[in-house]
Amino acid sequence: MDHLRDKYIALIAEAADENTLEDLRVQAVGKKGEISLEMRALGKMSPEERQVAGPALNALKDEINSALAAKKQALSDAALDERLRTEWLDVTLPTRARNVGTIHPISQVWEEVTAIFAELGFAVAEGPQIETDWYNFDALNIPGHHPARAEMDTFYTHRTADEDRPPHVLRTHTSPVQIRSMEAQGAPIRIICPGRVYRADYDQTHTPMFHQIEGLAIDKDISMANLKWTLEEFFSAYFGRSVKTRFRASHFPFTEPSAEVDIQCSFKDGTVTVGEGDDWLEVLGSGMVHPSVLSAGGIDPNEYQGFAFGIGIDRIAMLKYGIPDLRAFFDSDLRWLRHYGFASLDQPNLHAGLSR
Ligand code: 2NL
Repeated sequence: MDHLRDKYIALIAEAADENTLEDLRVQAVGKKGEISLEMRALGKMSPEERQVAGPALNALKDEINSALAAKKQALSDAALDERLRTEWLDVTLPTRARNVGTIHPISQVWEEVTAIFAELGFAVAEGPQIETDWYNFDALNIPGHHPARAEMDTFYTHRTADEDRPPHVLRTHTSPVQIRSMEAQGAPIRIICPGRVYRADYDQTHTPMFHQIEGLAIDKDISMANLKWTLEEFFSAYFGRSVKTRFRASHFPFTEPSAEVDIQCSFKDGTVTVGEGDDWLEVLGSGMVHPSVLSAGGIDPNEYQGFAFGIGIDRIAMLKYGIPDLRAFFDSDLRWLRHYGFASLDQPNLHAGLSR
């Protein structure tokens, strides 16, 4: 028994892993293990011998089981210590730099303008960028022979010689969305239509794709006075200070009367500041919706009237944020985007900087 004890206690102490330990357990105290065989031999002993050998064998078995359990615990503690030593993290290290994108100034201004008009009770309407010539021109009182069609530098879709359907156009303004909204909703109606528009024009101040917001308010007694108040309210909220407007008689096929609208500004040392000074800057076109346009939208011009206007988003973005070159808007230059872009959490709303 002493021999067995010494042998197994030594082997258990040397065991390097749990598998070895398990083999030792089977060898010593398993069903056919050495100690179990010894215990089976108890039957052949005299009662006196058995009284001594029985408890001693049991004690040995307990001792070996305890040694196995203790060693098993020690191995698992050692394994845990090793993991803790090798798998640690320094949670105080700074995080890896991430490439965070920015919100394009046009998107920002689009949201700002939408937030201001939402506050004034205008819903947002959107529509297709590829239009029929009816929605883009005829419905807006611009017939086929009208010079405005040629002036608009329209992009037409391709048609082969044997196709007799008229070509579609890339919308030259967002007015078609307003025609579609009038058709769908009828009067009264109060909407703005922000979106991309297209004209075949490219120079210092024109890009073939640009952004526009048109507005439309139709009801039984809407006048130019409502238009002027709405626009002054809008520009004051947008530029964050009181802004005067000046209406100049103009002409558009879709409005009568029509007015071009200037905002008050100063030109000092080559910089434009809106809302002060004695100079004027033209920023939008507007007027009372032409009766033919109301009819085209399915609204009775004898019962309803209203105003409409169109603003260039890109233009008023340059003015507010001091961006000198229009074409840089669409260059996708990362340095430009980081400089002029907005943080994604910088959401424009009337409670975060925009005011009325
Ligand atoms: C400009 C001129 C304007 C409109 C757009 C409009 C839309 C409908 C009916 C009548 Cl459905 N008018 N839109 C009216 C006047 C001017 O835009 O030069 N914008 C930068």
